[in-house]
This record gives sequence, C-alpha cells and structure tokens, in this order.
Amino acid sequence: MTDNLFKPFALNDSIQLKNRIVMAPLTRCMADDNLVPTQAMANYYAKRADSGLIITEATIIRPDGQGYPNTPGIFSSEQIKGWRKVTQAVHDKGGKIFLQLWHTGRVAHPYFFDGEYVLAPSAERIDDSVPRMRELTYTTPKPASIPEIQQLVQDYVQAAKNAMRAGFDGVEVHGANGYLIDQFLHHDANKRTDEYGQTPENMSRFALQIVDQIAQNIGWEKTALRISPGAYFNMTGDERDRDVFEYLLAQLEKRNLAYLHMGLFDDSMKFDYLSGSATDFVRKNYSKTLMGVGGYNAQTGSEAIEQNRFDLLAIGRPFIANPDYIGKLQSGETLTEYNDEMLAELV
Ligand code: FNR
Ligand code: 8K6
Repeated sequence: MTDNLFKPFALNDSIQLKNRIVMAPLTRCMADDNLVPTQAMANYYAKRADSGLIITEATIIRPDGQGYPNTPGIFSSEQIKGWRKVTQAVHDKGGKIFLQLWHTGRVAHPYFFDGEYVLAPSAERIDDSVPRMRELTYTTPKPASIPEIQQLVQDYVQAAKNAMRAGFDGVEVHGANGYLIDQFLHHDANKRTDEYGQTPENMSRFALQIVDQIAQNIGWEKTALRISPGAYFNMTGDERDRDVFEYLLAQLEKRNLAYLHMGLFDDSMKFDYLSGSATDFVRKNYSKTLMGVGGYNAQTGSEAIEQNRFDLLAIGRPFIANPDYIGKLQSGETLTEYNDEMLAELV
C-alpha cells in the first residue's frame, strides 16, 4: 500500500503539492556553454511535472561556484530566459518547480570560470579530482574574507530574485553534500577563528544569513534548505559537527521554511556522531516539514512516511530512468532500473 504518497500535501498556505513524491535535484551537465538551460531540459522537466514538486538540478549562483561542466546558472539574463522556458513547460503541465541554488566552494575549479582561485571557509583542499575530468585536481581554496562572505550572501539573494523572475515556485538552498554552505557547517572544512568559525553559532551563521535574507526578499513560503549533517561526500565527519547541526536545527525550528530536505545518497547510512541515521537525527531536532531521500522506492518511502520518519519523499535516480515514474506507480507498470549510462542523455 502506497496510498499516502498520493495524498496532496500543503507546504504552507500558498503552496499545495498534488502528491508527496518529489523529483530530487539531479545534476545532468546538459546546459549550453553559456550555462543556459536548453529546450531539451524544458522537455525533460515537463515530462516529470506529475510529481508533487520538481527540484531542479543544482544551479550556480555565480561563475566561481562551478565545479562540473555545463551545470546551469541563474546569474545572466540569458540563463533567466532559459529557465523561464522550463518553468513555463512545467506549469503548463500543472507541475510545481523549485530552483536549487548552488555554490560548490572548494569543490569548484578555476578551469571552469577562468579564475585564479576558488573561495571556501578555509584553505582546506580536497584530495581528489573532478569527476569525469580526472586531469583536474582540486586546488587549495582561498579563505573567504568577511566582505567576500557578505558578497556571497548577496549573490545568493540575487540568484533567488532571479529565480522569481524566471517563474519558479520557490528556491531550495543547497546546503548539503560538501559544497560551500556545508563547508561552513563541518569542522573538516571550517577552521576559521572569526565570527564564521569554531562555535556552532558561528559555523551556522553563513547558512542562516542566506536563508534569512532570501526569505526577506521572496518569502519564507518559497524558501527551502537542503542539509547533510552526516558527512559522506567531499567531506569527513567530525564528532563536534553534531553540536553545529543541533544549533542550526534549533534556529531553523524558529523559522518557517517551505521544507527542510535531507542531503543523502543512501538513507541506510549510519553516522556514529549522530547516533544513527541523519534523517532520524534531524527529525528529533526539527518538527516541521521534512523531506526524506536516499535509496527509497514507493514501498519503502511510503512506509517511512507512515512511521513518521519524514513527510515528503524525494526520488532521484528512478526519475532519471523513468520520466513517467508517477504514472507507472499508479498503473502498477514495472519500472526501468537506473544505471549510470543513462546520464549520457536527457530523456
Ligand atoms: C545527485 N544528487 C544531487 N543532489 C543535490 O542536492 N543536487 C544535485 O544537483 C544532485 N545531483 C545528482 C546527480 C546525480 C546523477 C545523482 C545520482 C545524484 C543527489 C540526489 O538528489 C539524491 O539525494 C540521491 O540521488 C539519492 O536519491 P535516490 O537516487 O536514491 O532516489
Ligand atoms: C552532487 C552533484 C554531482 C554532480 C556529478 C554527477 C555525478 C553524480 C554521481 C554520483 C556520485 C555518488 C557519490 C555518492 C557517495 C556515496 C558514498 C557512500
């Protein structure tokens, strides 16, 4: 029984989702060379408009946020125009769509934006290279100065405003998976000794400034956040990180995000310093709308909602393999299995 997935869900007074299945944000590296969304991307998203909500692939807020080839942007008027095609196509099919706002921080590479360095909280390099471009080794980032941090916050806000101009129903701030915002939230990447480092309050400051200032401009009902309390991607966990996320969640509890989204590839992962799964840790510390994700199917996701582990279910890879995922669930048709080769093409 998966009936609970097909019940409408109100994110708030202004946004009603027709079901509880959300298309997870999925980087596809298919924007054009000016990082403009294409007609093929509009078609791809429109095919998935029968989900309760689409969250777009991560979209960079400014050039130095880029860490992978052909990831779309939301900082030029051409990009805004390209996204308008996408939102129009999704809305024409009766769907809802949020834009995921991204800066990769130390996971960026100067190669992509012809720059000299990348910005991050501290000069902590990741010992790896860019996926699918292994000749590009990550560089030691430049620790962002206070004015540079303030500019970054402003650029997130501008990107959110641009998203509104492009017709999105809201934005999800990408605070997960080891990228810039997450780098402030974990001791592995944040060694600062100023008001953005060392203590849970300081380490949470950047994330909270971004969501607060975006919400001031576009409204809390349109502002969402994705976080990864458990480090697993481009990041090493530290037991002190728990205090940071307890503080952050207590602060978020006082606000009215549209939803909070888990940044996870696999929700069966356990984290010692969180005493179990990251999702259960967040649920314990945060009572508002929570979106779960990571290795679920309709059955296991429906059970997790039934058990009150989270409220909305995000589905990633199966949506790449099955544009008509929702229709197939409803008709009981067999789903196509995802494999990595499917990333080569937008279907
Ligand atoms: C991802 N994921 C991801 N997450 C995110 O916040 N922004 C992104 O742009 C991407 N891009 C991305 C690309 C690809 C190819 C994969 C496989 C994953 C993570 C994604 O949103 C989701 O959390 C995971 O895929 C786990 O869900 P599933 O696939 O097990 O349902
Ligand atoms: C998150 C954006 C990634 C953009 C590149 C697309 C390739 C994604 C491939 C997925 C890699 C999965 C790594 C997950 C680590 C899990 C460790 C348990």
